[in-house]
Amino acid sequence: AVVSKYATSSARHGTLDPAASLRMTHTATPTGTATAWAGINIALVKYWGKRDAAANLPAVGSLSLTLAELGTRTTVTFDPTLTDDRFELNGVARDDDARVRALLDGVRRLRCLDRRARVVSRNHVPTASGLASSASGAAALAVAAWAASGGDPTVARADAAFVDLVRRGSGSAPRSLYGGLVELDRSDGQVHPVLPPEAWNLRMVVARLAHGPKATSSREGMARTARTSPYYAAWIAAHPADLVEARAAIEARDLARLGTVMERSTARMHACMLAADPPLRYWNGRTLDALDVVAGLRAAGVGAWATMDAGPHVKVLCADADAEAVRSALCAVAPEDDLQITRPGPGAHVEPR
Ligand code: 2P0
Repeated sequence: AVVSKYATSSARHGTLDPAASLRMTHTATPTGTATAWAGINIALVKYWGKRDAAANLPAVGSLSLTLAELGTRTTVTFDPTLTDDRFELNGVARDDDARVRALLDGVRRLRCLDRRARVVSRNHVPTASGLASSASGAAALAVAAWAASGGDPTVARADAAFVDLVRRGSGSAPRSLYGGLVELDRSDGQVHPVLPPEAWNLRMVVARLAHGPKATSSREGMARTARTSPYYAAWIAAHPADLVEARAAIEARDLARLGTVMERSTARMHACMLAADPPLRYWNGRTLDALDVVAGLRAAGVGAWATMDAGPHVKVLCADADAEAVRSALCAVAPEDDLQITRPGPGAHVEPR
C-alpha cells in the first residue's frame, strides 16, 4: 500500500526540508493514472516581472479569478514500461517540451518516484494566445501527476514545495490551484484563496479577438520590460496599493470598485510594456474597439470593466445580471462564436475515472 507521510507542519512553515515532508515512507505503488481539470485564471491585479528568474518568483503580487468553462484537462499515467516521458497536447506529440519534463521531474523528486509518464493534455482555450492556457496547463499537469503518484492534490496545494513546482511551470499557474478569487503573494510566491467561486455572482465575458499564437511569450516580454522599460520601477512601486484596493473591494463586494482597480492595473501594466525597447504591444485594433464598447456600456449605466493580458483578447468583468447585455454589445466587435460568458470556477481538481 502507498503510505504518504505528509508532515504538513514543516511544509506549512517552509522551514525544514519541504521536500522531505512530501516524500512517501514506502516504495510507491501509485494508482498509476489520474485526470485533472484546471480552469484558466484572469488576473484582476496583474503580475508582470520577476524578482528571481530561476525560482520564477514574481516582482509583484497578483489577484485573479479562476474560470469554470475555460481550461485544460490532462491525464498523467506513470508507466513502468516507458523509457522516456511522452507528452501530447491537443492531439499533437510534443515530447521535448522542457517545462512539462521539469514539472514531471519535480513531482518524481518530491514523491521518490522514477517511472516515466505518459501525458495527454487538451486545452479548452486557444493555446499560447494570451488566454492563460499556460497557467491552466501547468496546474492541470501538476495536479494530475501528483494524484497519479498516489498523492492528494488538495493537501499539496497548501504546501510550499508543490506550489514552487507549479509556479516554475508558469508564474500565474498556482492561482489556478484554487477556485474563485485567489491571491499570489509576492513575498514567498505562495497562493491563497480569497473568495470561493459561489460567494459572488461575478461573470467574465471573454472576447477572443485574434487567432493563432502571440508574437512574444510572457516570459520573454517580462524580461524585456524589466530590462528596458523606464516605467518598470514605477510599475513595481505603484503596484501594492492596487492589491490593497482590490482586497478592500472584494471584502465589500463592491464590483465597481473592483472593476476600477482592475482597469487601472491593466492600463499600468500595458503602459509599462509599451515603453519597453522595442515596444511590447499585445493589443490589436479590435482590442480598442472592444474597450470603446465597454466604455459605451458604462456610459449607459451597465457595470462592465475590461482587462487584457499578454494578448489582444478582452475580458469583461460584470455582474451575472449584466452578462447577456455585455455579450450582446460585444457582438459589434466579434462573431458570436468568439464570445463567451464565463463564471467563477473551482480550483484544479482530479476528475473521477
Ligand atoms: C497575469 N500574465 O497576472 C499576467 C498578466 C500575463 C499578463 O502571468 O513566465 O505564463 O511562466 O511566469 O504566468 C502570463 O505569464 O509567465 C501572466 P511565466 P505566465 O496573469
